[in-house]
Amino acid sequence: MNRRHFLKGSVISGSTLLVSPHLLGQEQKKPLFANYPNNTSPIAISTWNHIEATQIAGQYLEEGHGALSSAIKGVAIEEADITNTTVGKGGAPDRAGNVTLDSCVMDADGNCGSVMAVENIVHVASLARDVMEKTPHVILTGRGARKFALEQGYTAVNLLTDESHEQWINWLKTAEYKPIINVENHDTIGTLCLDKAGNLSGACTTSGLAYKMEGRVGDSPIIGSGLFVDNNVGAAVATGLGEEVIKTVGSFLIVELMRQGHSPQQACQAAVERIITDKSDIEFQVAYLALSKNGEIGSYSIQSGFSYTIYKDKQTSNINSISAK
Ligand code: SD4
Repeated sequence: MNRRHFLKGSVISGSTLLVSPHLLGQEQKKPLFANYPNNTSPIAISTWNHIEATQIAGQYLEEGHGALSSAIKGVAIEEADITNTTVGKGGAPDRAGNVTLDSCVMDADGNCGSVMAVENIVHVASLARDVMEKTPHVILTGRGARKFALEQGYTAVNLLTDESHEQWINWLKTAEYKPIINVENHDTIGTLCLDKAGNLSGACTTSGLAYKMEGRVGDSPIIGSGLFVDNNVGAAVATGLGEEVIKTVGSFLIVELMRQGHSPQQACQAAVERIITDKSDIEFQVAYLALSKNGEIGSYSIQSGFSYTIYKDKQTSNINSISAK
């Protein structure tokens, strides 16, 4: 029975259930992919050419760690890499010269945590997990997020490197704000993991758009926009111009389309098409990456040049995404 038929069958067998159990406020206990094998070969996928991060996540999965820990372990590589100007330490600052980081995580039980506009903390994906696990809240922002991090034992560091400072000083000469397409092909990292137990989780972490206004928050720490995981269905992450992702709640849209029977590829394409409708001359990038519960992968972007990295069957490779342009 293919997935579309299985989904149809599951609705019909519920006979009197004309709306999803989620809408009725009941937890849907039975996995949609009922025949999903246990102890499978794990998969890690990440936006862009983040080979090392994806490989680390994959190896961690191979060692038997869970999907969430593995995703966070992987993205931590980029958060600490000062040559990556879009994530963590070394990330480009806002127009006032402050590096402010955004991140969120989501686990297989539907729990999520997020931090927005955090200063001085490198590993914000791990911090987002701490928000999820150690506070009664889902989101902490700015000063409060930093304070919580310090209470949890994170070290305060200067996230602005000499290089990023110099580039910002140069930028101030014109101070022209323009989102850059495919920043060095090495941009925001969103990692999705499928662990040996068949559970899905994800993490997304970024310094956001270079020279953004003070206080600006993009899609990356917003659950449903930058990242969404439903362990019964699949997971999705976004990169690119966050304002456009937020307007269409992109990652949630992709997972919901997958729930309706679309493949990850079809769902990513549909979510991009939702953005480009009625906009003829698009000069920004949005790209999506999705992983289904049964290990199928899809990606789609507006502009060419988006790539993603896969760890699967103990191999790590970078793949060019299909794009609208
Ligand atoms: C943001 N989506 O802050 C992030 C930036 C990004 O590729 O992903 N750039 O809007």
